[in-house]
Amino acid sequence: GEPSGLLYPQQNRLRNVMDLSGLWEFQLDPREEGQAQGWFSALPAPRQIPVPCSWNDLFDDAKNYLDLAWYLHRVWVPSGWQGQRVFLRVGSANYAARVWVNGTLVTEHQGGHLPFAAEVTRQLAWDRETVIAIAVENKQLVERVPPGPGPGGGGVAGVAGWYPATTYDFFPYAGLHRQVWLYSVPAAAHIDDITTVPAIDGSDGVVTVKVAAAGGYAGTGKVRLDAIEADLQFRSGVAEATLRVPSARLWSPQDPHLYPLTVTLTEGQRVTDAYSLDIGIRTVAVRGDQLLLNGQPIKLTGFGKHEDFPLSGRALNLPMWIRDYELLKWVGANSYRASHYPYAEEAMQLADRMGFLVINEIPAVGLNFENPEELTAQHLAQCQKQLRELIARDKNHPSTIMWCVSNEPMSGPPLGAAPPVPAAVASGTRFFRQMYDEARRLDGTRPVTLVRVQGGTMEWLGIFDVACVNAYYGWYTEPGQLDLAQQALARDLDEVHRTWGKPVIVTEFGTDTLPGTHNQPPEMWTEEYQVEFIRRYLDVAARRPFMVGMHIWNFADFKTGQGTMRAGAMNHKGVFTRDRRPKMAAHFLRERWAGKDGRK
Ligand code: BDP
Repeated sequence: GEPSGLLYPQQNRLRNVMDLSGLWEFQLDPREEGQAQGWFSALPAPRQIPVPCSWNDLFDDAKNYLDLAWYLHRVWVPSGWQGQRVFLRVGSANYAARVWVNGTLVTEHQGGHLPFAAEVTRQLAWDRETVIAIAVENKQLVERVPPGPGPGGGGVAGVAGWYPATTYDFFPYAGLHRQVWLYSVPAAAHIDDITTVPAIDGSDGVVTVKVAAAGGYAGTGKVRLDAIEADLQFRSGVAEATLRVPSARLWSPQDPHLYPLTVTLTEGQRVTDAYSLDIGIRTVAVRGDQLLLNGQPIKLTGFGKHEDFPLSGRALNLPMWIRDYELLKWVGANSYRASHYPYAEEAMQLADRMGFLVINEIPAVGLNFENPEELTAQHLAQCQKQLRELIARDKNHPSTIMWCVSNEPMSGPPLGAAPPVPAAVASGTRFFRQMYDEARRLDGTRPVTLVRVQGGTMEWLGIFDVACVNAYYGWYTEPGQLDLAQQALARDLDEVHRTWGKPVIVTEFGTDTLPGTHNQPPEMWTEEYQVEFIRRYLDVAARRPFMVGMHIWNFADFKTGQGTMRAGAMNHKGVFTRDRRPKMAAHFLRERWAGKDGRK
């Protein structure tokens, strides 16, 4: 069924939230003996760990450890919550988690980066502490998404054979990466889900609000948007209303205006549950080879990113997010791609508020279609589940303008090294048709895309609304030869456009750049080369009206596994260093994108 309970936890008069962030007990379980020995009640030899945080940068013996580990926390549930339904919500457990409350297994979840919740009303204690235990592992298994390496795994990094072995080019950080919460909702009936769909009619905004209330609720409610109110009449737990906002202030990067929306359940005059969120009134559409925001063509300037920072790893890091958004503004970016997995909910809330456009991506990186059908079917089930969870979580964010269902799926070797394998192409085509249909079924309002590896399958781009391509001409191919690179890029983009007539985005292009390394004339790995490479790419795009976006790889240097291609176990394609200092390219982009030449 559809996931439920993914509304961001909210404290108000009728609901309660308890954020369990802080120090937890932690223990590795390499022999996987913990469950049989009852570690869910007490850990035999725990050490302390912060939640949220990846475990890898904290403990030397856990650096490359991806097997099972236990987290345990004791908490008093406030007695004032008695009589309410209480849920435990895990923001992101990377990758697979099992959760116990007072010795009872209450839920399991696979796939990091997305929240899951379970009701724990019957398991928690009111007269003593409640023990919460979460066992997490991040094994790189071939049947998972992203798939592990080995037969059936793909990906550029898989081919390069790094340690720890992954099919993707970022460090496989593990652990509880976002907050763990307890929250309570009214017992009689509560708002379980809200879906808002904005439209524009002349100068008016028209917002359709669909509300799901738990337990087949058949009562009444209200929805208020700014000063406009409508009644809700629930049938089998569902109600819908349409609100018209005269002369609406449309959401855009220039004016990211948010309207407050509140949904209530009512019994006569009495409010029995309430939930509020801020929404933006804006539309996204594809017309011909243009991408439209509020009916006007828009061009994306920005980056592919990562959630990556020293010590905290892949975990929620609010200082990083605030600084990154400051730097995105500083450099003149209006957008980014959440490569290669969904980012923190707070990052999406900030993007709404600050007016960033986000290509929102599921963790489907490293897929390879030279696979037995069974394995592909397992991957499809995983990808569809991740898509359902992502859309359930992020559907109300105006900042999310597009869903991306995969990064660099492969049907043979990358970079055009060999022709695609026909059976793999056909298998991928069936797979991506189903992914596209599922995305449109869940959300008919946003374009859907897929990111092609350089030299990868052209056919798959035809399935989607926008064609996204990654390009490393001048780096992995045509090394050091930017004239040739520029020609190859132009040929590639023109061919994609000629074949499909769709808007095209280069979702990745970049060069590894060691900060402080210089040469004239520009040479690979120098700051000059990064600037020159980016300049050439932007020039090629500027002459092509169908190019609707240029996202540099990457916003900042980020941690990878160890291997011959990654100096210091980092990908150095950042325009900023890992600690967010600008390389020369950052100044160049600020001049080009923000029109600031540094002298002003
Ligand atoms: C692409 C991947 C990205 C890598 C990048 C690179 O999509 O994750 O980090 O290339 O090699 O293949 O830098």
